[in-house]
Amino acid sequence: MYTLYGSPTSRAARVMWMLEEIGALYEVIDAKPHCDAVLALNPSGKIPVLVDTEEGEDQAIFDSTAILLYLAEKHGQLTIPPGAPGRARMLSLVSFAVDDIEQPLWTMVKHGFTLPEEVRAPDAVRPACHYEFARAMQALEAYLGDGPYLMGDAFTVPDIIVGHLGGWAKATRFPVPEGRITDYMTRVRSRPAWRVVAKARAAA
Ligand SMILES: N[C@@H](CCC(=O)N[C@@H](CS)C(=O)NCC(=O)O)C(=O)O
Repeated sequence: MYTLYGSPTSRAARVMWMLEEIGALYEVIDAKPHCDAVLALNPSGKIPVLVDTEEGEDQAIFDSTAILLYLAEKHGQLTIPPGAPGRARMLSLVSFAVDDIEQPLWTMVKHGFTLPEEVRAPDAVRPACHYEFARAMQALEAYLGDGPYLMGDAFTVPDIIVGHLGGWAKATRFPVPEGRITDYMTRVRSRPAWRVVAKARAAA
């Protein structure tokens, strides 16, 4: 049994997506960052945090990427196992998703409304964020090749991260190139597991 702390409208959505894909039992506690329950599990106050109570004693895991990789390995799904061909490429794609795609989007979001007002500088950071995101889209197109997923026929952890970020790009109006990438976003975001999460997000 898993307990997920974090709103479905936050990065907790990635973890919900994963839990739905693997068919795990879980409950979501719609906890806000820095609330007492989150601080008790993760001193940074950030969400999501996943508590795994299936291992004899509670184990709290923080950071959405770490949680996704933990679940993938524990359940032997949506991953390429250590030592198998393609494992290194999958890990490279996870880093690419977070460093190259998430970072410019998140920087823009932070300067839009999450940083303290006195340190926000949205107009100053916007050109660099758009430049970096456009470069990341070029690379994404190359990594995708003929797809259908980043690891070819296998839907894996980096597809969850990139698919989730497709929603961020749309919400923040960062242009996503038409064709291979928009088709990919539609493909991954049409999966039944994401549809369950999208419904929970709409209700949150
Ligand atoms: N790298 C972390 C980032 C976590 C993060 O920044 N979460 C946001 C909500 S989606 C948050 O808790 N923000 C509060 C803060 O920055 O203090 C992850 O992927 O989980």
